[in-house]
Amino acid sequence: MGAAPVTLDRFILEGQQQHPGATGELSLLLMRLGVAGKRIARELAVADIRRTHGSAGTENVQGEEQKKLDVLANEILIETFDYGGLVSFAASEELEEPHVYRAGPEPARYAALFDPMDGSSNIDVNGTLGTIFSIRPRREGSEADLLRAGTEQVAAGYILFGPAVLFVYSSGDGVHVFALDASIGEFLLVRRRLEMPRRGKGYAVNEGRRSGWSETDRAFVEHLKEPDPSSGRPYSTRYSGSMVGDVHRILLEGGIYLYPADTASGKPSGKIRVLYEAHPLAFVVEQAGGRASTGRERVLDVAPRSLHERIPIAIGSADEIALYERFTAGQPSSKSR
Ligand code: AFP
Repeated sequence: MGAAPVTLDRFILEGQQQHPGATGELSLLLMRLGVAGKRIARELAVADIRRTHGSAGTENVQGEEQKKLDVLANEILIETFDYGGLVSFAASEELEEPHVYRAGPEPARYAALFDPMDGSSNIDVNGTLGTIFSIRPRREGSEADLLRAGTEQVAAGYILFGPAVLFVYSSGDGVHVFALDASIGEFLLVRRRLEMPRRGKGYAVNEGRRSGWSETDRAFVEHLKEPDPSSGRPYSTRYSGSMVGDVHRILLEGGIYLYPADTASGKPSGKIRVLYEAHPLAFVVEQAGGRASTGRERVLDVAPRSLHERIPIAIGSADEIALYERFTAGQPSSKSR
């Protein structure tokens, strides 16, 4: 018989034993996220049958249409922490204000943030989707606890709903990947301490929005497309409409995902939300050896002024992000490689 598969719960509990001072709360919280992932995966699998596709007829705080599954995934995640006193409050793309949980005898030590259904335009076409999560320490118990740099995160990750359901997370000790074996209802370890390639051959960006980009962003993407076999160009475009799907590909194959400032669509800071998209994905990518940058600043160093603030982002392999930063700094002599 081969080695026993390592379940997510076992992996987390064994990791906890290496930190003798650990209370076990973060471990429980991560395990609860695994359960939430299975419940959301189940809802997605039967959405066509139960007719839970389509619009909920409502908008989120940013004026974006909410799909029924956006709302459902958000409810599942909120409910996931409704007992056990693990989380004092949770913030989400789908909620204007943080959700505050009933206080237990002791205040919970953590706050959770999530984008329940990343890439919701893919819901109705059975495309790749994700749930992104970020765990931070609770401080005063107010929204101000969240308006801080991404370096404060104690754990972050995502659940990818594709041909397989993957649970990918880091608690600051590398990035670990688990695949759901639905026949036994368990996430099983498939990659421990994932290290991403230092450079890649693909880029992910919505080029339909090019007219609203800066000259620098246009020039950078043009550069990636120029044939120059000696520097590995042209790059190939791979854009799915779900940042989780695109970043996951880049974690495995290398490359760069960009969502730049877009003045033509009224998005001067781009579309990606700092707290529940940029910070958690930057945390994961850095833990795998990659980088995330606004072009001028490390994404994890950015402290937003409001809960739903957006940020321009370039995230991916270290070499491509360095190249992007050289473009942003206007250093033409060192642009090509
Ligand atoms: P939603 O979760 O609101 O669908 O947004 C997804 C997303 O933030 C990111 O996952 C995609 O890469 C990006 O937006 C797609 O936006 P465009 O449609 O403007 O390319």
